[in-house]
Amino acid sequence: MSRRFAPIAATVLAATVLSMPAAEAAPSIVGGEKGSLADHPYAVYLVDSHGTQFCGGVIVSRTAVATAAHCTIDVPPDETSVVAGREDKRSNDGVVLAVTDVWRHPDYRKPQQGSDLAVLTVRGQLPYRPAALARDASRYPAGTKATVLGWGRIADGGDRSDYLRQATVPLTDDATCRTGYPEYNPASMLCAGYPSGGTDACKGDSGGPLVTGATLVGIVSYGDGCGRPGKPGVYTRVTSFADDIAAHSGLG
Ligand code: 4AZ
Repeated sequence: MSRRFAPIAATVLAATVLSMPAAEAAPSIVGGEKGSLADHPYAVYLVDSHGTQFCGGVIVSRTAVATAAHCTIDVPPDETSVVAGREDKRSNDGVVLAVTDVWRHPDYRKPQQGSDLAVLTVRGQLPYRPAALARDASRYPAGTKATVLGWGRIADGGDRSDYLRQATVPLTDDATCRTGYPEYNPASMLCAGYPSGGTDACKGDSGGPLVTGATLVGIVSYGDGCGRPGKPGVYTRVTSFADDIAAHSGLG
């Protein structure tokens, strides 16, 4: 039976391959590529009591994960777990640790008002290398290439990814960010993305890391859609909150 269909399958496969642009990376995060925990071991995701992924996060110490404050609102902390060391949601790799404590930034109201930051304390230890915290803002000028990671939607309004994805996006200057978002506050927020869009974080990536090297510069916060021209991704600016993150991560 299956032999009868083989020529059809081969034809479909050939047609599919021929219709793909050269060097096409499957759409990701949005417009990125498959991510690697070997390169970014601090990238984690958050699951609810059903095991459903709903946000990203980033390991900042052996016992703490930074995420977006808005990721701590809908799912109560006692129903939230951190999944670390697992690139593929369908695998059993890595560890799943319960959240025992949440520090949410006291100024947080909604993402568009900034301070979209929380630190989760986990039960037990995270056996993966934490990200370093960016502290010196002068080291991250506009145009710096950064990497955003997550298991969120692979297209505006599309499905979430089963596999870790990553994308390279340049940090945006304040004027560009304000053009896209009149509420932009550079004291608390950071934008990243290309003027023409196409590459971005998306729904479900919230709380996840934006890094340069292994240094955390941003936490995925919000945006107007995903990958739209003139609408870069908005991130929590880590240089503004490094002391807060450290203080609530057992880093002193
Ligand atoms: C969200 O809804 C979301 N394009 C996160 C990031 C971005 C948009 C939406 C950035 O969680």
